Formats: sequence, structure tokens, C-alpha cells
Amino acid sequence: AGQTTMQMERTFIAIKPDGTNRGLIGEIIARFEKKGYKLVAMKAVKPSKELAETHYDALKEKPFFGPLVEFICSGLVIAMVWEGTGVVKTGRQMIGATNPLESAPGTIRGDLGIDVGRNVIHGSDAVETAEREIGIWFKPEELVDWDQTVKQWIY
Ligand code: 3AN
Repeated sequence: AGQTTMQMERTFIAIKPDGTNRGLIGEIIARFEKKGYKLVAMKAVKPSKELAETHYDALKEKPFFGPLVEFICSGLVIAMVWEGTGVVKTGRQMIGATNPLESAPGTIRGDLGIDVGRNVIHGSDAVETAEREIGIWFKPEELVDWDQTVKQWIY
């Protein structure tokens, strides 16, 4: 019930240039697929400085803001929107703590990284942040409305 009338929760996930460079795209997408979430948008981009600065606007006073923006713009980013129950919070749990040295084994950062400035992946930290970030990276018509028929029992 509800599924067709209610907008399911969505989150913005991005594989950062270190992740794409290291060949981790498939591994990361597979984790979200296998968990049962639904991919509704995806594109490969080399972000402009404006895009990266807008995305990380909340961090603009941080000492690492400049290097962070430069890093995000340095290569290929896979920008995605994933949909499903609790996807914002659960997505963050799947990603793990910001510092890969403190992320639990089993999480994406815990399994695949060691450097806080090169932590492989971004995930929105709240539903409102997700809406904002999806709007920055995607046009409304890029979000695909499709039926995941074989997975009707995963919601
Ligand atoms: P998260 O990505 O876990 O939400 P935020 O929002 O605190 O973490 O930080 C955003 C990004 O800024 C991180 N993913 C990381 O790339 C970078 N960052 C955070 N803290 C540091 C730091 N101490 N040094 C360098 N980069 C950092």
C-alpha cells in the first residue's frame, strides 16, 4: 500500500574521484543494489568548481574546503539517486564514518579506504539535504520513473 501514492525516500550518493579511479564503481553500486534499494538516476560527470562549491556549501568555512573542492573536480564522479525505505540513514550506515580509519569493517569506507580526504563516497546526511543535493546534480526529468517489478516485495 502507499507505495504508488507516497513518494519513497531518496538519497544522493556520489562515488568520488578516488573511488572511480581505483575501479570501485561496480563494487559500490552492487552494495546498494543487493541491499534492495532502487536506482532512479545515475550519471558520470567531471564536476565544475561551481557545482562542487555549491554541493559543499555547508563546509565553506572549513580549512579543507579548498582542497576538497579541488579533489572533487579532479576526476570522474558517479552521481546517483537511490530510493527506498530509510535509504538516507541506512545509506549512511552502509557508507560508514567520515574517517575511514574509524569506519566499521563491513562499511564501504571501512572496507575500501584509509584517508579522510579520499573517502571514496558521499551520501546525503538527511532527507532535506538529499532533496537539496539531488536538485543540484540532477534535472527533474533525469530521475527515472520505472517499475522494479521483480522486487515488488522489497519496498
Ligand atoms: P561525510 O561525507 O561523512 O558526511 P562531512 O560532511 O563532514 O562528512 O565532510 C564532507 C567531506 O569533506 C568528507 N567526505 C571528506 O571528503 C571531507 N573531509 C571531512 N573532514 C575532513 C578532514 N578533516 N580533512 C580533509 N577532508 C575532510
